[in-house]
Amino acid sequence: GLVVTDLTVGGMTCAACVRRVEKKLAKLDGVTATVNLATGMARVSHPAGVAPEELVTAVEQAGYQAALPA
Ligand code: 9UX
Repeated sequence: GLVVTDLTVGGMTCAACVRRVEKKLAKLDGVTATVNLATGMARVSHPAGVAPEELVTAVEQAGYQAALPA
């Protein structure tokens, strides 16, 4: 089933950054994401089989910082 994970995303300074992060996450099977520039957060819907750490890695590969909130 699908689960929702929130990530903190750092390094975004414009709306194009937001789209880059959303598109990068959407390349993972079954993943959709909404990124909020103002809060620096991503809300990610993903299959339970996709580990949150994989989401963090994808965002980092897009050139931004990511972490699971404390
Ligand atoms: Mo605009 Mo966001 O150049 O990196 S895409 S700041």
